[in-house]
Amino acid sequence: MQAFINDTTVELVQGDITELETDAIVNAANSQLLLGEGVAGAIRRKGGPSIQAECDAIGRCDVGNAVITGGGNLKARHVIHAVGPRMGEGSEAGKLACAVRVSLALAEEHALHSIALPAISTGVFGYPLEACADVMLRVIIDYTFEELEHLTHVVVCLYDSQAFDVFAAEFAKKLEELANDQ
Ligand code: AR6
Repeated sequence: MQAFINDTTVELVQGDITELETDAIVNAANSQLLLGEGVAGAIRRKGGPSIQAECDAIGRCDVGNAVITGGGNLKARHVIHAVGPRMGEGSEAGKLACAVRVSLALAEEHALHSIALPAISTGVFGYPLEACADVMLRVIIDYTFEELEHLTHVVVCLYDSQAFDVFAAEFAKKLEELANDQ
């Protein structure tokens, strides 16, 4: 499923984010920048040790922020490590929105054309999928209104069909709202 919004293609796909060939993929990271399970585990296994080594050199990253490293052996040249909130810690939606926005801004700053993001915080961190879809898609759509010089393709990669269906329904709703506003 995809839509062309303000010169940017926003696309939803289902699958393993570590297989994508976008310029950057986003890791659902923790503040310690220790690659654990879920998306991070797949990145660690397929990307090789250089990614954790670069994370160790950076040290840490606050919730709601993101940092960039190389992509090791991945098809993507870069990994953007975005730290989403753990459900229950408070101000989750705002923190998730910031983490997504900073990730997109890092891609643009590094002159990247494409980025793929997973459903940040919805695995180990326990954030509900519906709420995540609302926040992530709102931030991504809002970002297409910026004057972007480089970023032209934003992919949201959902692991299973349930997550894909939740995001697809929310995306359809947001596209309809956008069309009604214009
Ligand atoms: N490709 C795409 N999506 C995936 C993949 C994959 N290969 N694997 C899992 N997902 P999670 P979080 C989905 O747990 O909740 C780690 O230990 C998954 O189904 O990766 O932000 C880190 O080191 C879920 O919908 O991230 C942190 O400590 C979504 O990606 C912590 O977990 C996010 O699940 C971060 O937890």
